[in-house]
Amino acid sequence: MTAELVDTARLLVASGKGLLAMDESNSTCDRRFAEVGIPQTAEFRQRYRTLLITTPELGEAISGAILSDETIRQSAPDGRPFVSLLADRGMVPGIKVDRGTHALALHPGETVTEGLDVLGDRLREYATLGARFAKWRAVLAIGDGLPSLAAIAVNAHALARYAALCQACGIVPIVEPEVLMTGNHSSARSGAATETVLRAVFAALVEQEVALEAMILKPNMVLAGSDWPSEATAEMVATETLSCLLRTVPAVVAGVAFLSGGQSGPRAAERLDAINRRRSLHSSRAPWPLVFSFARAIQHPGLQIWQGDDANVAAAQAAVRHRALCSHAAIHGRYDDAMEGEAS
Ligand code: 5MM
Repeated sequence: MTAELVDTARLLVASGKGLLAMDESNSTCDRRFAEVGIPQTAEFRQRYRTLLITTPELGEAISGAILSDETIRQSAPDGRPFVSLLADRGMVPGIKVDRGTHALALHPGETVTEGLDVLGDRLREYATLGARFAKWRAVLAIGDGLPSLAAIAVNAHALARYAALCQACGIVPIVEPEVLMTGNHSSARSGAATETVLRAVFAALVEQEVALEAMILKPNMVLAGSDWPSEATAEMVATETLSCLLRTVPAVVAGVAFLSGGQSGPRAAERLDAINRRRSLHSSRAPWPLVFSFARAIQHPGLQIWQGDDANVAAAQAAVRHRALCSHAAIHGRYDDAMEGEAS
């Protein structure tokens, strides 16, 4: 079983491609639709996900796509199930299985991610629907005294229980502990919080005997908060992010797939590119593939162009394809911001 899981994990992160996160819950998807005036219905969500999955040549840049509970059960308007459409295009179907963040008792401003109840049954059903990997996101905020030890401990424990259940059900877990960019903290503070969180997450994973070679880590990059007055260069982000990962992530982990966390597509690509360029200078010290698992940084321009109108599908798909190819180039240290001009 572990050998199969290792093969799937490698297919996802060691093929020189990255992941498309299109696993927004209905409420998050509707919020994004509302921002651009798209009707918030199951039909429009289906049409949007069809647009994403059928983007021409997406499989050249994307190894797998993370779906939501609604999406994994949906088909394109012509009746082809999304799971089959992905597989036909060379992309592995995955599923987001957490049930969102909930207020953490006695800890104002902090959350715990829930969804462990009957998770084994749900994973077995998702496997029959075609999912070969899963994702669970924990969210840690930086603030006055935050993240607390309690928030770190409960979220690390839940991530490890989720990962163990996934592997027991033949599914590769993506473990996503996101330290938020929101706030006015420095990048040093982000690095320290991310390091503490990752240490706790790996301690919990080891305690619960998760096979680290058959899992993928989905971390944030080490970035100053969104309200911090100055912006670090991509090289500084790369240095701080790699230092943090080298101190905390065991070498045996199958790979690292960064979330974008609210960065623009070009910023996320530029920083991933710098991380991979720096990694190639120190390859003996950073043993994992360093790829992406972006949602907003790939989807955002295409969603804005689409506007819910069939007449805009081709232009929206061109924008999605462009962002996927830029992110793909960044895995190989070949991203250049001149690529952004090519798009227009
Ligand atoms: C951090 O969010 C994940 C990565 O997305 P970005 O690259 O935009 O940061 C993303 O997979 C997220 O977990 C999903 O969008 C699902 O979010 P919700 O909150 O709807 O479950």
